Amino acid sequence: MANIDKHGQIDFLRVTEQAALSASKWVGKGKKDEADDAACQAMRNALNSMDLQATIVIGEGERDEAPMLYIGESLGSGEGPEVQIAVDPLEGTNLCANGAPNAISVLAAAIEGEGWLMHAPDTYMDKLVVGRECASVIDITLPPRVNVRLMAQALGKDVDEMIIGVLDRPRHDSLIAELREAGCRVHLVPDGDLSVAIAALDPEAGIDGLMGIGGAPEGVLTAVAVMCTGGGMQARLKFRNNEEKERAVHMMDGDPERVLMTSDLARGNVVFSATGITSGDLLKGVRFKRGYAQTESIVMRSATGQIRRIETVHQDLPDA
Ligand code: VTB
Repeated sequence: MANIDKHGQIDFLRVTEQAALSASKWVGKGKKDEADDAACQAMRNALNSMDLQATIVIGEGERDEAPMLYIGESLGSGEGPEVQIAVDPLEGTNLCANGAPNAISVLAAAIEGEGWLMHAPDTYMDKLVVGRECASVIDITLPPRVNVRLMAQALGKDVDEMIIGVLDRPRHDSLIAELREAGCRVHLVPDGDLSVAIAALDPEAGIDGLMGIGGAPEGVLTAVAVMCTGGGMQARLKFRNNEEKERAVHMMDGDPERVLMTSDLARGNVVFSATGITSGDLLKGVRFKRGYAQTESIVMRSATGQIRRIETVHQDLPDA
């Protein structure tokens, strides 16, 4: 186990770096599926080269609909520690295809018996994510205008100095109007609420929180970063139909519509790694130079609360 604890996070860094490098060849080419495949293949190869008995708990979907990194897939050499892995090899497929900001590659891992990741159903999730200073004041059951006021108080600023990230979707029209009405500034993003949520955990990033409905699986990845940074997160699953709700009832204990706290989404000894594909709120993207490429990543570990930003020079580039 020790190797996952201390050095394993660096191996997981290699996994998101390889996925980002492979996806970056597809930036701006208008081909989101090709970009996603490249990221998945690279991530899968990198995980298979590690001494792990890894099981994907959050991935590209069910076995029959995803050729690789499907839920339940076993990866790694079969030697070494058992780990649960949650992946989003290319978060923001459209962003990558359009060369737009905030495409990233992400992985979270929990050591079997020491950590745990929720096996989230592939549905929507209403999320409220904030940094450490606001962690104890938020309550997702209160109106957004109240949360933003409580957050501003905790941060010692005025509401009109706050910036809240929100996915630009018609379902968020009233949320956006309410935040603006309260005086808050809204950072609208076309896709990629995971990048924005993690940026909200970083006091340097200039984003005070994330609100609104995005993917539930990405919510679990977000929760791992929240745990590692000491931030705050509250969430609620949102179902598009009864079938989705029924599925969730079978996958989780208790009321599937209850408020989920960070510890309902991830617990214990967990690690997180994300690498930028296109530059955005959280990370710089992959930059190609003469004969080499440079990546920026963020790597975190709950056991120590260490957060590392790592710039890597890659002189041995993967084949396109
Ligand atoms: C996307 C994506 C997000 O959720 O919006 C998706 O950009 C779900 O929303 O980053 P839509 O179905 O409206 O596109 C995320 O993938 C993750 O939360």
